[in-house]
Amino acid sequence: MAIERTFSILKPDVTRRNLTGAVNAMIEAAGLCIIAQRRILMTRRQAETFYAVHKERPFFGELVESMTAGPVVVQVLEGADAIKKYRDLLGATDPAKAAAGTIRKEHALSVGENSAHGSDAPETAAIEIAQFFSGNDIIA
Ligand code: FUP
Repeated sequence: MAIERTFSILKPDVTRRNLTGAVNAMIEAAGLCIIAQRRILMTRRQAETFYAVHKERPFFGELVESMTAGPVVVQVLEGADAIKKYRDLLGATDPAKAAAGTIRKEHALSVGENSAHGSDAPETAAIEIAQFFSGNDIIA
């Protein structure tokens, strides 16, 4: 399996409840390495750019509001098959449908406060990583 990098965001519902370490422990236990990490307050413009693919969706305004409501932790994760591995660890977008042992089953509150984001493909991973990190920030 190829070694890949994926982009992760621990969302405001995680930082607000002091769960950054608990989620990071799940990430590391799954065999993913956190090779870059920064706690930031996302600006409205950053959130709108990040979720531009959802611009026309009815939940776009709420999504931008929730991503800018408090600190987030942006991360680059690396490991074998990292993109799929992290999506599997996240679980379904709706935590009510997420499998046992996933981050969203264990910690998420709702679809709108679903604890974490993970890239869905190599192309989006590269774009998302580049929005928040430069090469010198990533120490593999
Ligand atoms: P995911 O890939 O699992 O993060 O889910 P999506 O890319 O489909 O959705 C991105 C974010 O939009 C979700 F994390 C939460 C938000 N969302 C809603 O608020 N309502 C919806 O019906 C779908 C998504």
